[in-house]
Amino acid sequence: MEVAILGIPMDLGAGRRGVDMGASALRNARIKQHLQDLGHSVTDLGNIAVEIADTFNVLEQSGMVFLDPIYDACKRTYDTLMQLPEGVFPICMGGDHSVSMGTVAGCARGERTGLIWVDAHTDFNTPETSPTGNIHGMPVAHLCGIGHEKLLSIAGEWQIRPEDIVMIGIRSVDIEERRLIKEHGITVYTMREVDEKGISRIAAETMKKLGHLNRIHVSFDADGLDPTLAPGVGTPVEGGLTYREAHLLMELFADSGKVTSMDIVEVNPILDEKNRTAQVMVEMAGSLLGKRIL
Ligand code: 4U7
Ligand code: MN
Ligand code: MN
Ligand code: MN
Repeated sequence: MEVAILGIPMDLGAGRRGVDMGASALRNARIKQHLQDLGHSVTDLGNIAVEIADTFNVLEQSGMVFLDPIYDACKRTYDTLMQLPEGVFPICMGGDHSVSMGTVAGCARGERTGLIWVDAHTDFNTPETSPTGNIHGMPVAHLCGIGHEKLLSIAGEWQIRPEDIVMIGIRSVDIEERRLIKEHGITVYTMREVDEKGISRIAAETMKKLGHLNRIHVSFDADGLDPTLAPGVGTPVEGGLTYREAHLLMELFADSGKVTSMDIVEVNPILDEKNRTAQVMVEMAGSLLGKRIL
């Protein structure tokens, strides 16, 4: 497969600094080499230009922190991805999860796209419901067309359909966010469902729901993993996906042959232990791109 990796070194959307170094940490964990060893041809497209938090005086606007520079970075991300040749598999390396407003839309290229959101959080806040004002808790709502008009304009007219979204690994949802998730009928597999059904059944149900679509994007927030496995994240929540659950999920998605793009986000090397979190996320990308033991 032709793979293109793109860094978006942004921490403006998160409450804690440091995820801007996530893309560097993934390169340091040899993401390119790892995917090449699996037989893929990999091009590193470098990084999107992103403003530095410390250079701003005005932080909050309309209930959101760093609205303007986040818009700018997402727009540049979107434009870059839209220019990629058809058939290339993009891996977008955050950065905090607000980058997904640009990555998901850019990878969709104006077409109907399924979205698999692996995360501890549903990221479905709007500026009105957000308890923090941090935009990394709002990307999915904006992809569905709900939220601030400036962020909604990143993807032009394109929107994702709520029925084309599946979330997996969820264990932290804000009160108002819960109402929005139910209102929009988003399919959510919480950690309780992972425990009860098992990850292979969840993968099968996900593909039954989305497999008819021509494009599927996997957006993988490192905090979907258990914090013992991925300590380098800004918003850790106990009781996440285990090493094997997460790998099996990626392996089963790979078997489907339907996934067309991926995000790796929220890796924070400042909070990590010897780059373990970046390493495990590189392995996740390998499994999603069809790594086989035998
Ligand atoms: B992440 C939170 F309030 N819901 O909106 C918010 F708990 O991309 C956390 O999934 C969001 O890491 C976490 O700020 C965003 C909070
Ligand atoms: Mn997230
Ligand atoms: Mn999260
Ligand atoms: Mn986070």
